[in-house]
Amino acid sequence: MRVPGVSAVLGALCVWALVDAVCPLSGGLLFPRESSSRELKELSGRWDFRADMSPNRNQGFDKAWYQSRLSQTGPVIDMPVPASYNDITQDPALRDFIGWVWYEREVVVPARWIADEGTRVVLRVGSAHYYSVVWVNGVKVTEHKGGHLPFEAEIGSLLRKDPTSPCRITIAVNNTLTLETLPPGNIQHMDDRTKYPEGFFVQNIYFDFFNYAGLHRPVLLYTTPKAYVDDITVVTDFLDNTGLVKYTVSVQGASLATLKVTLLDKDRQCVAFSTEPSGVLKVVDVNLWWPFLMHENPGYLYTLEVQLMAADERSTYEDVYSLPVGIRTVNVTSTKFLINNKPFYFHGVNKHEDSDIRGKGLDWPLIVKDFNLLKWLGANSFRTSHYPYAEEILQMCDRHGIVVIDECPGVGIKDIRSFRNASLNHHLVVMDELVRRDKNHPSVVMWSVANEPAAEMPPAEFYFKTLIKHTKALDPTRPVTYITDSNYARDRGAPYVDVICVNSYFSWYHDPGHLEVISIQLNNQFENWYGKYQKPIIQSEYGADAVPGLHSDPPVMFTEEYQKVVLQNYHDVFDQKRRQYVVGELIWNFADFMTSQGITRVLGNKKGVFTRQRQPKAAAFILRQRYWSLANETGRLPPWAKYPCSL
Ligand code: BDP
Repeated sequence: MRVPGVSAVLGALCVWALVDAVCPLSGGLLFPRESSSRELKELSGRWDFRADMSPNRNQGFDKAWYQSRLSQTGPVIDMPVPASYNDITQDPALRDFIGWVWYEREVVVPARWIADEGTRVVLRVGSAHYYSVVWVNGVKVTEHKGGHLPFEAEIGSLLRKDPTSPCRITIAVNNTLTLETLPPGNIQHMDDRTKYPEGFFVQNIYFDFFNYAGLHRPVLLYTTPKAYVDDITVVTDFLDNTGLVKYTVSVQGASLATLKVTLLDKDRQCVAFSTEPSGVLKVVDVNLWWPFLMHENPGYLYTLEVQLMAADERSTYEDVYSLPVGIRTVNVTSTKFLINNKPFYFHGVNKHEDSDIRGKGLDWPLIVKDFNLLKWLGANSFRTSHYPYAEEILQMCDRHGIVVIDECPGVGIKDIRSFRNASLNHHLVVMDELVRRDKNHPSVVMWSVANEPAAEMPPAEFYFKTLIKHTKALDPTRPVTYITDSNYARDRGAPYVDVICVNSYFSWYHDPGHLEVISIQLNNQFENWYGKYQKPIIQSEYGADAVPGLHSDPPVMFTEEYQKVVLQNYHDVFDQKRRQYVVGELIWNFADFMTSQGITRVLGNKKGVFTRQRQPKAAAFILRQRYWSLANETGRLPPWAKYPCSL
């Protein structure tokens, strides 16, 4: 028997392939917010759960587990949402599970939501890794391909068909990765019975983080009126002291609607107003959105309040949606990355959504702790390596002025078969979904379409040309890049990116133990890339593993001292090149994180400057000193944040 129901997965894939082909994204996917016209019900907490351990992982579909309570078709366990399911129990089979898992929760829906035919009830899943199928009371309401991005379905009409029955939500999630998923993976069956038991298979992945799975972000219900604000797109600019907010509002559910579009400042004073569905709002004496440590008042947000009034023969509808708006510009020259026409130098980190027990599950204490640590470090930016992070995290970036390179899950595109049309088409859809979700965040200043693809392979040229062109068409206002580890002479996508982002691990993966090579090799790396492309460069990854508590002088690999000295050697070169064309440095990694098991990983990747529990290693203090002095040199520190004298 073949596990994990590859045929089942493929069956599902055909459906999705069809959906991809015939349904380009229609409509918006605004972050669910409460307002005078919208209510929200979070479904976080305990859900019923069962992993389909049947040999082909298809029993849930064969036996239609969605048709009745999950507890009626077999044993269930408690599962928290949001969280990855992998580290919740003591069962290694669940930790390493590949295939379908089933979540179920019965929800009490306020009676007025059902009674009022003029109310839309929307079920939203913040992210589920990787394929999902969703049923309400046994009726399939949606399916979605890809983790890390939200999806939703209107379920009010379904609930109204039988107002007496409860609202039972069933979500089946499959984490199988194939050559056409993002990230790609490959299932390998081991048929040699002298070595492997019957049915043995592995999920090969080409990326360096644990393939956590489950309902990673909040699941919730929210309402809108029947006529509603479906999407808002905002693009900002400024001229001298006047801010310009170009906006477009799209409305669903009404052929005729009246709009009031109001821009409010922090004190909720109206600074601009319109009644048009699109236009340009002018803000005199504008407060621009500035990055953290570049201005005494970073992260200034206005609020765009959109009020819609519509009517049909039955009723009148009013909808209100408020969108935070930061007014800023982003531009790239051959040597500089400009925010509000001022040179911006990225001194930041790469992160992961990763922590003990919850895996990739959204966790507010962790989010707030991480932002405190970013500020402690003096970091002004991060890259969402290697997939889109929760919207809640981007909202924090908007508020605090932390600049973001927003990366899609295009990590590990290494097999030539993953450059085929099926993969490219899916990648284009993922970029559609990502830009649709994140386009209005002032903190997002660049899109990254991939991490370390096999960019030297011949099909990479067409693939990246198409992908980057597509992304620029979706959003002409932001630069686009991908992260390379290729040689400058063999990288086929580099001609199409706006900023060169290079990862390198000199004295680690290359010439391990030889700290003395860093300076020569890094210098050549920069000169070669710049010489060939004349584009600004970001060192998008560099670092070394350090097992906390391991010490050695002279430094030896895996000690805290070695990590420290690697960083210092890199920094010396950055200091020469940042005066020319290097526009940023992002350490790999902010914190230690879990990976799959392997002979180079000791309970995960240890390149964090913080441990997985967010305690600093020696390197964190080196970085802190550097980032604050860079901020002193290049930024405009708020009085409260002057270079901490304790450093
Ligand atoms: C880089 C990858 C990153 C890895 C890192 C490492 O982009 O995902 O975790 O190497 O090996 O090449 O530590």
